[in-house]
Amino acid sequence: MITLYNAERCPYAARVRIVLAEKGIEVEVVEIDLSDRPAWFYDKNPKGRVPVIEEEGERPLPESAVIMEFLEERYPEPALLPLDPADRAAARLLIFRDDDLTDPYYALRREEEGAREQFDAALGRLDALLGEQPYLSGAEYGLADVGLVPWVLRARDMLGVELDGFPSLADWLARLEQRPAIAEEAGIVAAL
Ligand SMILES: N[C@@H](CCC(=O)N[C@@H](CS)C(=O)NCC(=O)O)C(=O)O
Repeated sequence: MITLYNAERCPYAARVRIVLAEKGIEVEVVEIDLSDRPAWFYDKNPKGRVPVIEEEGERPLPESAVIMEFLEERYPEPALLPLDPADRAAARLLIFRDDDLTDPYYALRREEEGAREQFDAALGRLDALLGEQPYLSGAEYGLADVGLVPWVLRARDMLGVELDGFPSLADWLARLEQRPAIAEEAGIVAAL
């Protein structure tokens, strides 16, 4: 049994929720109030951040990108990384450089000047990539899609960003939302 220390509003935790759901992993969810964190939570992650997962008898594991990779190795089916090493590296690079999307997203949330243009440019880069391949992970859905979709969903549903100008991205999101794991996350975002 795995425990997930979670915050529904957290897009990093969303990555982990989605991977757990895609792989059908049974999980106990402990919601952490980030505005009033329990002192014991710092024993799970000295940085005090969610997400953290904990397998019974194992040390707690923070950092969403590391957790996604761990879950992929621990529960290989269904695979969420491509087989080809170059494709795997390309998927990992998108996650490693997630701040290409998240920095403009948070700037937009803070209503900084020029943020809208920067966020649109980030969406434009993803749209161009999705014009060449059906998923950010390559030919198949996978971790790069899971790694970035939480911010795209939140931008659309919480910040009112229109995706009409990004047809390949809008089509990708529509396909992703047909997956129960992503639809569930969209439901969480709608209720925030
Ligand atoms: N690099 C971390 C970032 C996690 C993160 O920033 N979580 C936020 C919530 S979305 C958090 O716990 N913030 C509380 C804090 O920074 O004190 C990851 O990928 O897991």
